[in-house]
Amino acid sequence: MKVALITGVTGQDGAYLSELLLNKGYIVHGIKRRASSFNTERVDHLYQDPHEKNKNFILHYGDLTDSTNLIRLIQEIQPDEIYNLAAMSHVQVSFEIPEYTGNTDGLGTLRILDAVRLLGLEKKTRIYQASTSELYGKVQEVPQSETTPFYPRSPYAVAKLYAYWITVNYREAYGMFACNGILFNHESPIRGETFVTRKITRAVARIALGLQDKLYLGNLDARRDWGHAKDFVRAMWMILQAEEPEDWVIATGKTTTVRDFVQMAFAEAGIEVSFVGRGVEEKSFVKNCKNPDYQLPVGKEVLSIDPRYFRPTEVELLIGDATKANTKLGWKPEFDLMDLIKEMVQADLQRMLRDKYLKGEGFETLNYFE
Ligand code: NDP
Ligand code: GDR
Repeated sequence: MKVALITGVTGQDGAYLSELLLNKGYIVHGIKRRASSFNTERVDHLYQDPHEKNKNFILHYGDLTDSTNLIRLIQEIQPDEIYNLAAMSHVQVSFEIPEYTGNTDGLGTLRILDAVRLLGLEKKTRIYQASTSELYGKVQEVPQSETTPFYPRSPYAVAKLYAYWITVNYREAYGMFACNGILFNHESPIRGETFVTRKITRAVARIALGLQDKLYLGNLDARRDWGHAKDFVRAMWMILQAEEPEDWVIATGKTTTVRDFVQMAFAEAGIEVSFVGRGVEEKSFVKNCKNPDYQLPVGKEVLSIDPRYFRPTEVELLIGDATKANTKLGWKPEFDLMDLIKEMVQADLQRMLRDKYLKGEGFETLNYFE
């Protein structure tokens, strides 16, 4: 049985990857952070009673800023594969906490690599580093591939640039099987609520059900290459099964504006919207609502721009060229953007129906709009 260690196991990708590896017969160890409230919601369905013997999904407390913790865990676990997914992963928040982001996302990667080396596991343990299309930042060339120059545009991306190169360096210096997956945006119904896709699908559901008046967003012109997280965690695993350690772009090859994502998400709920105005004055209104259960009059304003969501430096256009992964790994996405939006909107409608019921019964429900 192969043994894997996943950092960031409680995040979107950590949860999907855990499921994938357990289905493949791995023993999966995950590192979770201590928090003052529960933070394991995404993996609770995989949880096993800690008093049982022969568990194959095991969680440990840890943190990427704590070297001694990482060394001890890697020594105890002796993993065949490490997936380093832990990160402060919100680009806009990284402008608020740049030092912490550098420490976790940049130096955290070094701590993992160096722990493996220190413990003499260079030849046993394969390492996947969660690199990102944010490395491309300011547009140098499109579509972006493994040979496109990097130009990071946020403290997050600069930290991930360090992580990218330290991974390459440890591979070359110590012969480690350490790889970067340069993954473009990937989403799902369990995407964090403050990333734009989930913020939109959640708001669509809440507006439809009368739980929220409207949605506030920032830059609607930004374009992203959005895929499904399930396809992308499969690529992570394939990268570590390759014959040689290399760096790989994983993307769908299609790009869409935030504005079009909004339109498609409302359409999935049967609500047609139109956009009026430009820049910070832009707004969106209901043009037609096909679902009689949603009391949304034609002309209702459902979206405004809030400049708070503009970033000091923005990444305007991402579109990936995954030809290398398509041909050498045989990786291809199974979901397209419409499948993804459908799944996300329907899941949020289900969740919000529950919230509506609870509210009707006098209970408080989560009500934030970031
Ligand atoms: P999430 O934000 O959903 O998950 C991040 C995980 O990292 C969480 O488990 C979080 O714990 C954990 N974490 C944060 N800080 C620390 C720390 N100091 N020590 C230990 N754990 C920590 O991210 P995703 O699942 O979306 O992404 C996974 C990785 O892939 C990240 O590194 C991200 O930067 C990268 N990436 C993501 C892409 C995407 O589109 N999703 C695209 C390209 C790269 P907690 O739950 O307690 O907050
Ligand atoms: P991104 O994802 O920055 O690409 O990083 P995010 O969903 O946060 O932003 C995508 C684009 O949407 C624009 N935008 C808004 N974004 C947010 N979050 N909230 C808003 O209200 C809003 N309005 C417009 C943004 O300006 C941006 O252009 C994600 C993360 O998962 C990273 O960890 C990962 O590395 C990259 O994807 C690839």
